[in-house]
Amino acid sequence: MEEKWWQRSVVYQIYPRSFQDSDGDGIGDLTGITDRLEYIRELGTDTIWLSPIYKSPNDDNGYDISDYQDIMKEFGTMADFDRLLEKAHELGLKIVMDLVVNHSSDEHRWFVESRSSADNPYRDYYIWREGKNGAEPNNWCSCFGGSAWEFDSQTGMYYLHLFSKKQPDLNWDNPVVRDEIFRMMDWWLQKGIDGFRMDVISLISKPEGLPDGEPGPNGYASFLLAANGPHEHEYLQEMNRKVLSRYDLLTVGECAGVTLEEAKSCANLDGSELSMVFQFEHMEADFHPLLGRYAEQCKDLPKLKEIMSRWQRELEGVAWNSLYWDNHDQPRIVSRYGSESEEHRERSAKMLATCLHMMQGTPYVYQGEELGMTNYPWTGIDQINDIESLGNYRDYRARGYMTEEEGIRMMRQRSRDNARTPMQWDATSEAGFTTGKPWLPVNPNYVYINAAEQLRRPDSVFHYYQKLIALRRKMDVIVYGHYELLEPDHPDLFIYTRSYGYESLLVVCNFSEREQGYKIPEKYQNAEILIANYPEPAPYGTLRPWECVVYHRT
Ligand code: TEU
Repeated sequence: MEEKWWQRSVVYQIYPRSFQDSDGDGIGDLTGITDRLEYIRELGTDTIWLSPIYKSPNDDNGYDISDYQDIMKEFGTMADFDRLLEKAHELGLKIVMDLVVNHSSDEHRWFVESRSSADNPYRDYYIWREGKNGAEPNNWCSCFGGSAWEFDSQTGMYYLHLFSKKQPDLNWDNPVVRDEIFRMMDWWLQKGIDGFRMDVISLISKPEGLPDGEPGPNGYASFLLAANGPHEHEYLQEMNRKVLSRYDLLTVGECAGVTLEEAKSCANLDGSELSMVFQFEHMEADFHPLLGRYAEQCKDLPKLKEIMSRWQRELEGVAWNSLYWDNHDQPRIVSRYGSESEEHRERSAKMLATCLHMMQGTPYVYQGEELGMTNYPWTGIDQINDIESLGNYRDYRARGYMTEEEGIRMMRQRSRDNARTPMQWDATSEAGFTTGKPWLPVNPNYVYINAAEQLRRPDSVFHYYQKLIALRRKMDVIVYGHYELLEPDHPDLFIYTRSYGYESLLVVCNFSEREQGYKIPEKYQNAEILIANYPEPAPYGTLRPWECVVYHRT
């Protein structure tokens, strides 16, 4: 298989709003990112995924774009972006932009035109339907709660929005829309960017006739009925032919609802669609069986192991994996599957990082993950900014699924805002993120969880991530090795091997606070230790709380 640059990459995701503020307005910006590029290079990551920076009314913090070729005013100017891109390239860093084209903002000029009249030339840029029996055209829900349809009185019709009503879905079945999007993509690529992360790209081709689905507990059918539609691969192949194939890019499709079979096509190694996809199965392994994400976490390590191992096994030699625990939509992994205690937080963060980074695929590090940043201790719903958290909270409260206190506890466990509190740079005011009032509160634990402190300490989470990333750079067994899961039913241990030619690894991870015994396979009994999260080796066949060890044989 011809090696592609992104197969040995480790990507650093930046949520610009919360990364670094340079002008004191309490909101991160492009100049702030530019000032921190050396930090990102120091970590060893070589590619940056920027969450959206385009003009937006910020109904969904930039995932509602009103001008694809202009910069959100809070983040700066196009000249600021050009400076960021130039300095990144000087430092050997690539820039991947977030492409949000399943929907636009309702303030985009296309939608303003489209809604103005039923015969407007832009009408079919979006998905308009008559109501049915005095109600919405079908029973789909929005991902943010409520119906996926909004009635528009100007023309007496409904428009589809799988997310907020200020995010109308674009009509990808219209070839004029596809060409508008491809032209815009090429405009950014001509500026020299190095790829795209494609927001909910698995939803762009809606099923014929937009049929009703099986209603869930909230009375609506899932918005994921729109996933993996009839023309998705056709449109991705057209995008590849007309735009992507003309450049050497990293492209990653965020594919809500994607199955393994779909991923084998989206991320196939022949390069006819995308480089890789973000799947969600492992991120839903701890969902409540009835209420899903916004309910009591249901941790089940054997289930998580089965899911991740199936993706490792099934894509091997067929398609490329992405690897992630954290992003701007997920609660912090150390709070979700690790420990927040002073004794074990860093150790569990290193264990979780090892478990992920020794797998096959391109790893993504989300801002602050390399520090072991944790969820925020929310105390009231008025503190929450995230439209998805608020929409689901209101839905569940209205249906009597949870009390207010249960709702807040949910937010502490599950809200996307847990990932969006400001980056913790140092122990000075507002963690060095801003000299103003931050748009979202800084986690009070910044006084002891921050980059400055960890850069000074050799055994910090930051330096541990540095080592993991450096190993990937130089070891083919990590990039290409065959994956095998051991002890699939063990409730607390995640143990797997990687093998490539004469090299092999044994990765053992204790996902618990308890000491565990395990049997080291004979071939690893005298193997060298490649990396571990305790300074001294454990007694033979024992794993201490949150311990991880990687054995290496040649
Ligand atoms: O997220 C897609 C999506 O489905 C998410 O809503 C995710 O599944 C959910 O938040 C997990 O609970 C993308 C962006 O990453 C997200 O920030 C946007 O809100 C969304 O699309 C709409 O653009």
